[in-house]
Amino acid sequence: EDAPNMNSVTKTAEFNGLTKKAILTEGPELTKVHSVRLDDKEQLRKRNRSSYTVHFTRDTGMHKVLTIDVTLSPRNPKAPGQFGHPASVPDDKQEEAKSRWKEGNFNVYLSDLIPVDRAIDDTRPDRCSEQLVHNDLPTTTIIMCFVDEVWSTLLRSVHSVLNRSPPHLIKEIILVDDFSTKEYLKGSLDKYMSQFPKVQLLHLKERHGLIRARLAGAEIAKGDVLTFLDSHVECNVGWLEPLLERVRLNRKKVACPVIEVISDKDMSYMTVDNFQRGIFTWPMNFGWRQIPPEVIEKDKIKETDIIRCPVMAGGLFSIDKKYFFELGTYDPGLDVWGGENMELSFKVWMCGGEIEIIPCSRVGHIFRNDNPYSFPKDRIKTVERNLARVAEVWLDEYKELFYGHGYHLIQKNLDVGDLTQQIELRKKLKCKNFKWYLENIYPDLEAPLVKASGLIVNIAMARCITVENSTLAFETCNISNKNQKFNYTWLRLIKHGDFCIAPVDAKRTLGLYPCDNRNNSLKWLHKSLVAFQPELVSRAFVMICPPLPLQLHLKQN
Ligand code: LR7
Ligand code: MN
Repeated sequence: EDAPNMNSVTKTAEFNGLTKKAILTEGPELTKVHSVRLDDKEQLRKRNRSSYTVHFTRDTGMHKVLTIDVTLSPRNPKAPGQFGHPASVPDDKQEEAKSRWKEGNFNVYLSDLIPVDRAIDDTRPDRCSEQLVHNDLPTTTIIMCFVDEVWSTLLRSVHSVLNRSPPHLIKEIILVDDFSTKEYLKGSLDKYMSQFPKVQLLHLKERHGLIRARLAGAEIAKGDVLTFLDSHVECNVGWLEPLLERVRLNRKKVACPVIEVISDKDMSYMTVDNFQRGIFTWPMNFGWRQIPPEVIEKDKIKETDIIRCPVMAGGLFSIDKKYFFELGTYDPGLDVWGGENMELSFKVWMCGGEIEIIPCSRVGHIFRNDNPYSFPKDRIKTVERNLARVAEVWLDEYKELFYGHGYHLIQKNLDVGDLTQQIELRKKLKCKNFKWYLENIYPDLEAPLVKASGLIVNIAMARCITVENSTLAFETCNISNKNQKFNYTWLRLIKHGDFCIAPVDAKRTLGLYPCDNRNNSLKWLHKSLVAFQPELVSRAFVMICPPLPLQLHLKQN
């Protein structure tokens, strides 16, 4: 009723009186409720109009990623480093640049030289700018923690968020100062940031380490989603919406941007190869692994396709706030730096979530060779202890591979601290086991539970060690004799069931003992590979248990 010109827009339209709502009933894409501007009937009569036109926009509830970027036409296009180009140190400043390097373990001199709001190239794959995201994306709190970060780099990180994110999606930006020692990060930083109402500074009263510093930020965050960033980054055009879109789709998705490279030497912004997954190798070292070209071809993977990752790099990701707390956040027993990315990755996958890299979201990061800040305790020990905590809680029987590859770890008798709460949490969340994770999420990781298994041959006698009534004897080798089968484990035990081979006396006669991963007297050293009787043993291990009259050979699977 009362919509004479409706036919020009669509064939039928029902109006709910003049309540400014129209229901279009034509075609699948036109079934949504639209709000339209209609003048009041009285008004129309007064203005002596008998007809009017209604303009409809089809509302799919989505829009193209907003490419707001005020830096695209920079104030000073000629400034050094502008558009992400490399900057160079003038000849007469070389010494100064060199001496300032250690302030951040990158070219601090150049960072100070280039604009804090420089433009960078839009490095997104084609078609990203065409992608649609929902109008009702959740809001996010940006959490950036830092300790003694370089002034210009920290500012550039914050400006890149402010300049390249839709303002309505940013609830606040929380800068967590992890007890920095530099004066400028106190008064001057507060003053500078006070011009941005959304930026909030939290000065911690003691050093928390990045893990607990992030948690301090998360505690006070008001956004629906937490977005963590390092403090030396540059968010690229359209970086935020694609991350939030994934979380909106499924609150158990943890979304990571593609991490691009800001050169530590010339501060240029460089893109990276597509199709990289976040992975780890033993003993839990993070790395990137390219999806093989034949897989890309076979599965027709596009540059814009989401990449599921066994683990995340750690520094840059969005996670639903409630979900993060349901997962028990990070293990707060992790100190300073390292391992928290493994912990969260295992926890997310094993407890029902997913970790993804979103190719249409790109953020640059300054990769540095060394941490520019001090560790309260020994750096290596801190990281090792963190990783051991993660291994103890999440790796089940596979923790033997972790310790086996970082063999010194088990010998150090690391004190990993109390793990009761973490183990309880895993039970409470009814998480899947690590075997499931390996089989389903990271099947390309080599993770055989035993390092080698087979017969133990005495070459001189051409006989094999055989278990007979819980003692050992030499018998003719027989590959199908179960009593001749032994496993050589990552922790260097030679196992037969629950029993392990070890010398029994000074004459080094061999006997069987109950296995115990921590008992060093049960351990055998794998010295070298020997090719030996191929029909019986395809590859053989020579093991020496301090000088033993026997050479032991184990066939590998
Ligand atoms: O005690 C500390 N307190 C802090 O607030 C130590 C660090 N920090 C801050 C620091 O200022 C920085 O902003 O925490 C942030 C991360 O520290 P970095 O930049 O020294 O770490 P990184 O970039 O070398 O290391 C990666 O692995 C870390 C493991 O704990 C964290 O997860 C980092 O966030 C992570 N960085 C990235 O994922 C970026 C890409 C690197 C890769 C691959
Ligand atoms: Mn970093």
